[in-house]
Amino acid sequence: MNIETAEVQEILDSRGMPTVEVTLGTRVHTITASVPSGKSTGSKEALEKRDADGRGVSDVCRLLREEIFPVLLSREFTDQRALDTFLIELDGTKNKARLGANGMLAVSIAFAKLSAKEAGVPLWQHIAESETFTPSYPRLYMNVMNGGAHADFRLPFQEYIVVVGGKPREAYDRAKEVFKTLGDVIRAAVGEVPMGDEGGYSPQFSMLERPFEILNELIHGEDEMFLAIDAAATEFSEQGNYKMLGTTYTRAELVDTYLALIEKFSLRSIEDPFAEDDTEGFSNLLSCSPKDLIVVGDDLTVTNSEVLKEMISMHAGNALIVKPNQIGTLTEVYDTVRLAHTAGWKTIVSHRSGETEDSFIADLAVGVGAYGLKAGAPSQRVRAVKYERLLAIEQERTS
Ligand code: 2PG
Ligand code: MG
Repeated sequence: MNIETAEVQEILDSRGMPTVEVTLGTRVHTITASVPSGKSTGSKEALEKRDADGRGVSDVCRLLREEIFPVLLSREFTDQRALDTFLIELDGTKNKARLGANGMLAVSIAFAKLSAKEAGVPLWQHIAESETFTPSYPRLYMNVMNGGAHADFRLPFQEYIVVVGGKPREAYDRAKEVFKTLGDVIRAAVGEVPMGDEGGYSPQFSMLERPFEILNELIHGEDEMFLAIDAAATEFSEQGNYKMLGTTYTRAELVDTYLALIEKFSLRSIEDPFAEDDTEGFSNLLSCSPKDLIVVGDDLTVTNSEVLKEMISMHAGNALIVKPNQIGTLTEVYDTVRLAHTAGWKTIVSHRSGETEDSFIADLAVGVGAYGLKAGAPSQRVRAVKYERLLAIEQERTS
């Protein structure tokens, strides 16, 4: 593939923070790719490079223009792995600290999109075929109530999620219906409430169980629907204990709290139930819980195959969140997904709390055959475009 044009520009994400958008072109096609940004980040994530003010990305843009683009325009890369290997070697650090995982990922995704265009196949199909994954539709993990660091801790857990299986169109309609009814229920109970970073409702309740009671009522008796949370527990851990709603929990007490919630409500999937360094909490929960509980690592695993390998050997979970910007290149994402699937772990492809209108993760989720796609609430365009891309993929696959 002959890349003839390469440009970068600064755009704003859904929180108004600058991020990078890369445009690549061949003689025939031009595509763009942009990257999101997290707030509750794992300490082992690849580095998101910012200027000295902690906000800007002008340094990242400069490095792209001076070091990466000239090579893209002059050298031909045979495939994604060749490009990503070049990026990793040019960066030369363990965590992408020199060039920045944000700039590198924008190029990596742009290259994948352009390759698909040149091959004349949909992006999800290009991913599946070039990496030999079996494509499938992910379950929708729609985050409908926001708490934790995404909503000033108005609720103790970061995300209260409705999971819906089935074909995308039907699943999306059902999830949107739950989200709409939830709004009516919350307004009737406590009036208008703020929205969190991912577009979900952020009421303030003093009882841990209240959000579960409300959501359970809404999905009660429905097929292929259950509840999930992202506790994002690193955010409320304090010296080996956990603090929620003014109460301190030991690790063992928090395990019991989760088990009680699972017992009482249709809660089947728990992400980051313990802090990222509390592997014992994760493995304790997994060993005590019913077989069908999905224990998901995010800060724990950071889409990094080396970290994941260790967590697999420690039985610290049975699923992981896949966020491309936690690692910085697509080849590394694919390697992590392959390792997970080989070990029998489920994968849930995910957005970040600061998002752009790039819908790449929908193609990624279908292409690798992920169990789930976590993309927030459709009240924000940056979230809705991911679900809408999934609907477009459904059309592509049936026509
Ligand atoms: C998470 C994410 C996305 P952030 O913790 O899973 O929902 O949040 O992007 O802030 O890390
Ligand atoms: Mg998370």
